[in-house]
Amino acid sequence: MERTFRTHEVRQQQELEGLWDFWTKEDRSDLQKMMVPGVWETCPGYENYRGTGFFETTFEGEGDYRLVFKGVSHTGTVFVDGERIGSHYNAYTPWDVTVRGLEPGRHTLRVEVCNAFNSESALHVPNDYYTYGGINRPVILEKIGSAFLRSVHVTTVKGESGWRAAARIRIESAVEGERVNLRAGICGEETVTQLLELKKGLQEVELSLPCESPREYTPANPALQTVTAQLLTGERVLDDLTDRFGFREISVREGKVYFNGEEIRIRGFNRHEDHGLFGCAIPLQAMEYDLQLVKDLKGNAIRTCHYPNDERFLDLCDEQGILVWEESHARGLNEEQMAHKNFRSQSNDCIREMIGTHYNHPCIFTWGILNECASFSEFGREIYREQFELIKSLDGTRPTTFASCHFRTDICLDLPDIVSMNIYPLWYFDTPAADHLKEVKEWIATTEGRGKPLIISEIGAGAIPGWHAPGDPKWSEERQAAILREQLRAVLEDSAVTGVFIWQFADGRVGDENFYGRPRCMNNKGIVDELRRRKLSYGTVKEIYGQWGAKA
Ligand code: ADA
Repeated sequence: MERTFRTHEVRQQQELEGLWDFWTKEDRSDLQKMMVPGVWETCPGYENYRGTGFFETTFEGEGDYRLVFKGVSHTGTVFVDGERIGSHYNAYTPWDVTVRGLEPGRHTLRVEVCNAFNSESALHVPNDYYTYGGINRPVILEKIGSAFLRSVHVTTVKGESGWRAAARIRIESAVEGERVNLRAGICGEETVTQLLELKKGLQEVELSLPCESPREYTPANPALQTVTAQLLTGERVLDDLTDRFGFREISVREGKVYFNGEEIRIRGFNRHEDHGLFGCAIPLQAMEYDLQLVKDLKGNAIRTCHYPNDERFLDLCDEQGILVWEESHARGLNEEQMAHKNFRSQSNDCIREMIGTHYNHPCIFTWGILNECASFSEFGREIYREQFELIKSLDGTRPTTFASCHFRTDICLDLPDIVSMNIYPLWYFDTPAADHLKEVKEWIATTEGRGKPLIISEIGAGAIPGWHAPGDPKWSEERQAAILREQLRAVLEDSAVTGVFIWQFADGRVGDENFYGRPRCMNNKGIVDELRRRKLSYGTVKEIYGQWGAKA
């Protein structure tokens, strides 16, 4: 399933889901079947394989096609009938290629996948999460004409006389000069039509869309709207695209964050796309299982640490009113890593692709960047400044943030709209939680971050699943529960704090490079383990989030 709703009535789509041929050796001596979407680490013998793998399937057809890859980890290179069509870096953002003029018959699609930590890779590096190998999200084959609709971004603004909706429509064309009609409308409302002369490549058209009876989107009442755009010649529809959006406005003022005028207070979880059975290729049902647990825990938000997430997960959050902090791909990169020859291009590409494909999701209340990177240095600051500028140029409707761990040394708190800090009192150091939070707030008050909303973007402790010991030592489930109890109370009792994201929802795999600090080669700070089996802290979090949810 590409999305949780139909995106086309006219454009023909075929999801290439199922068993593909897979091999890693040039002589194909290890040829076998592999599930797509899927990652090779879930297949016996490939649990720790880091390198290049080949995936191959066939499809019947003729003419012009678009191949959409929702995620290939971490670099994919596409061949159709042996011809190289295109390539993309980064496991966490959608990309696509077009192939035109195919002869009638069966065609071979091969994807060369690499998850190596090589000299070209600036973002996928040894880290406290695992870079899997495979085609981790859906592949969609689409039949296209000479022009197709690439995206419809809807911006909603509440004015004196009510809501307005502006659509920014991007059309991709292989021809120049042809005249077509562009029609667009919000479901149930009057459509607007504009004559369009196609330009070769990408062109953008802005249309104001009538909306007489808009229902506002709020987390409590997640009213989703659909928007449809069509390219027509006469009354014949050449191509169509449907997306969803919400009438929402997010604002920041006087240290608070407002969602359609209501102050939001975050009771959230940091969630890696990682699962003990599926790696990072988490199927829809398992995504929803996670969100069922989040709701059972009286949580109301997810931080997509530390990269853009699967669109279907965002669809599920949209439908259930679960707020999302989505962030571009980066974790804990130092100045040297931020100076990598490919860092700026790979990081900016990730931001463009993230916002270009996720703009309409009303659940996303903030865009985050560069988790715990070098925001203590002038060099790092320049990159933070550039990236926030890029985000604002792509989306002026959402506040920005970044999660810092540089207490007392961060020099970038003037740049984001929301200040966010990762703190681990009682785990990495034995300061009582309330005392440390007080120190952090007092320091922020001396910086350019003063007066801005404050989110505690990470707080938590580790527990080895099932481990108990006299005296409740660190890594016991009892100690994790006790630490979280004190941490969450300290943060949630402070009305000046917008909210908290627990680190983390579920235990997640890390690379062997991190074995020393990560028993089981896992980040064990989940309140459930990698198979979503609950730890003692599950009940603690549910009790405390429940108390605060009731007060919200
Ligand atoms: C950092 C980082 C997380 C995780 C966490 C931890 O705050 O942002 O990705 O590594 O520390 O578990 O210590």
